[in-house]
Amino acid sequence: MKLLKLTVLLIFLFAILSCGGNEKKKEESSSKKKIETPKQIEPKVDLYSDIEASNDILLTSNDASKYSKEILKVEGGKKVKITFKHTGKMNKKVMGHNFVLLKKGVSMASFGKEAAKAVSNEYIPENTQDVIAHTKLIGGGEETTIEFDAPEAGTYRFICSFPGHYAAMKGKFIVI
Ligand SMILES: [Cu+2]
Repeated sequence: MKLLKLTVLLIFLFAILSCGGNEKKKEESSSKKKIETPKQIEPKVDLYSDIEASNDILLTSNDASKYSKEILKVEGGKKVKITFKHTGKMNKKVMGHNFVLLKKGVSMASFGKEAAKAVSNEYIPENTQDVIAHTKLIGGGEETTIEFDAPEAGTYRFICSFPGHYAAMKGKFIVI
């Protein structure tokens, strides 16, 4: 009888151990799936090839806190001219917009939080090292133009630094 009990116990232990092994395998296969996810996003990047590069850009914004374009593509080694319009009617104190091109690696969220404090400087932190170029802050019906040298090839971010706007007013600035 003792031998039988021991055998049952051994079978039981073996069952537990082999179950554990299966769970590990399951974990491995699910982590493999996670790694494959970025590949599925790639076609979205390819869509940008439909957008033609232009170094003379018209970008508009409105009372609904929206930019007219969220992907801008320019050629490197040349000047970039951005004409920025606010097609809305609201005053810049309540619905001000700007165009701020951030250096690579600058977090939109942390810059946005810092910028919100720079009330007296149109929401551009004084002496900031995070900005490549920016327009002034404009309100409804206003328009402004800036010119700057295109930065080196790569993908940059642009935002409106008016408090709370960067969540909706943001885009990619691609230099080819
Ligand atoms: Cu804005």
